[in-house]
Amino acid sequence: MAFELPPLPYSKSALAPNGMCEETLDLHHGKHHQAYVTALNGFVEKDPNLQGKSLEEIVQLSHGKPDMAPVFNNAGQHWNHILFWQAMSPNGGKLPGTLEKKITEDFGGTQQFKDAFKAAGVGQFGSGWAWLVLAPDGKLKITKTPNGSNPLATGEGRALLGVDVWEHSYYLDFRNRRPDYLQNWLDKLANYEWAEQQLNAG
Ligand code: MN3
Repeated sequence: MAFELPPLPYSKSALAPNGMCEETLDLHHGKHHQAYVTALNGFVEKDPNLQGKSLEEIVQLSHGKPDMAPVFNNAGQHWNHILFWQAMSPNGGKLPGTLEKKITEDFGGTQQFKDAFKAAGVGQFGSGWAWLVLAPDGKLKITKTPNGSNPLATGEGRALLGVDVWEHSYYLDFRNRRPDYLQNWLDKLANYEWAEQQLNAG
C-alpha cells in the first residue's frame, strides 16, 4: 500500500497566533511533505525490495547506503515530518511535570535545555533537524541531523521532539532569523505533552 500524507492534527491557521502562519503550513505540509511522500512511493513502486516494508524499515535499511540515498532522503523526510506535525500544538510551550522533572535532572533546568536545543538547531549548517531524544542509556540528549536524517536512522535514541530547520519551515514567519524561529518554537509551539507521552511510551 502506498504511503500517504497524514492530515495535520490541527487546522492550517491554528498555529498562526504562536508564530507559524497558515501559508507556511499550507506550503510545508501540502507541498513539501507531499513531495517527499510522492517521491518515496515512486521509489517503492520500482523496487520490489522496498515493497511491503514499513516506513521505519525503509529508513533503517536505506541509511548509510550511497546508492539508496534518494530513498533514504525521502523516507527520512516523511518520517521526520509526521513527527514534526505532532511535536507542535496550538497550546504549545507548556511543560508537564514528568518531562520537566526529567529535563531538570538531565540538563540542569528548563533554560539550559532550551539553550542547548536552540544551539543545536542554529549549529546545524544548512538544512536539517534538531532533536530531543531519550538515549539508550536512559538520559535525555539533544542531537542534530543533516537533511533527511533522524535519530531512528542514527540509533541515537527515541525522538521525543524534532524541529525542522530547513528554511522552508521558517522563512515566511522569521525570514533568515533561525535563532528567533527556534526560540519561538520552544516557547510557543513545542508540544511538550506529546513529548512526555513519547517519554512514557517505552
Ligand atoms: Mn520540512
